[in-house]
Amino acid sequence: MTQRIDKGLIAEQNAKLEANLKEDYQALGNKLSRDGINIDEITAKAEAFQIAVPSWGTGTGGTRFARFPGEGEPRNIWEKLEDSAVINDLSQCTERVSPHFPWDKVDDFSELKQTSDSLGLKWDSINSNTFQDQPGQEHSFKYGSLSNTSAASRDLAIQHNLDCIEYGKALDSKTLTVWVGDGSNHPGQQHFQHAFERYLESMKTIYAGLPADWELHIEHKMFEPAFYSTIIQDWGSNVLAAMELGPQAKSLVDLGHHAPNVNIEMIVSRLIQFKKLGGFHFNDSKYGDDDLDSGSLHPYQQFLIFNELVDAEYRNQAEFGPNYMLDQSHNVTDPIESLMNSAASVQRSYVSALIVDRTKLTEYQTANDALMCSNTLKKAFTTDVSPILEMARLRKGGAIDPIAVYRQSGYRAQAGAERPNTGGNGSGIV
Ligand code: PSV
Ligand code: MN
Repeated sequence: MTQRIDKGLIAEQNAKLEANLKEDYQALGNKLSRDGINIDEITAKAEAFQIAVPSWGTGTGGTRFARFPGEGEPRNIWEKLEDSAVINDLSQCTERVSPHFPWDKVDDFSELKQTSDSLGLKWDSINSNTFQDQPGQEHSFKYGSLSNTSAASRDLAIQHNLDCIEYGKALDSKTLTVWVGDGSNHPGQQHFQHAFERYLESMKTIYAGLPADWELHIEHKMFEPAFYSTIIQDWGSNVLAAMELGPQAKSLVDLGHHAPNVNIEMIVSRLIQFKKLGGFHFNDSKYGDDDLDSGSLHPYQQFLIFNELVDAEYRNQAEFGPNYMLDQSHNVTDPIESLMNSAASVQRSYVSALIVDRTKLTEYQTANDALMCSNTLKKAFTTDVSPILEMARLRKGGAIDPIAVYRQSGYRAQAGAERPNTGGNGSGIV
């Protein structure tokens, strides 16, 4: 097993930065206290923040055109877990891993559970995969899975999702996430209503197989692999399906799965209001489902989403507790570095949203003072909360500067030596 990051190295690197951090933390604490905010209360919330890592994100991604395998990329779920443990050791906010089946091949789930326990990791939502055929598959998903016109293909897709629930039980997960690529590429190819009816019938069978304390998360996406219509195209179809299925079914918002310029934070608010917000796949995008690193392009949008989430948290909104997860593709960076960076970026949006002056915001909203509403949000967004994030990591035994310690550790070079390149990571092109 590839050696993980030495605790001594983390301590040694932290020691070099700690005095400056304490000064910066004190200065930020003074600034926040002038607005009646106790910095330690915010830091405690930052310490409690968790965002899951997608197992497939630890491998190098690619595009329809090519994939350039990275050095020492994980070849199986065991190695993906090792990399996930490194991310969590340094970041201290990613203790959950979200697996994808059958990309993650597992013969013995109890052995996998023991391994994750020993690494201090837990399992997040189980992702099913009916968007491609597996070798030797009898009934194809070429023309869809849960909505296929062929009952045999639909049954296969249903059974796979029921199997995923069993895998999840063995791993102590509580959620199944279903994203299907079903749709059409030509106008007229598909009868919209009949296809959606078939999808709902299939989903009802899966829903019936859910344990009482589980949730079923439905993920929508505007296009790809179907380029004319997709069965769960948008949050409207998504929430309609979730409402049809029942209270355990909720909608999952992947940031990249909307048309450009769509107001995602408003969608989030609507889902919160109707108790239908299941979770998130965080990433960033410029053109479509680009799967860029979270917060790398639109940090203000990410902050505005957290503004809604924190608002719900402070209002003690009923049945509110979405799963946070990253879902991004790393083509040119070290996936471990990107995932650490992105986890911290999402955590930063959460912390920034925590320091919004909500009393003032409500006053300005009531007075229709649009400019001051905007300025109130901007004030929180432009406050550099780095010392809070760094202190949260330090207090939990993580690294003040995760990327620097990771680079110092030589982990990637060692993984390269121990994991001869097989040309694939078992996850297709993501
Ligand atoms: C689809 O584009 C998606 O966002 C779904 O979450 C899949 O499970 C994942 O990407 C696969 O890469
Ligand atoms: Mn996704």
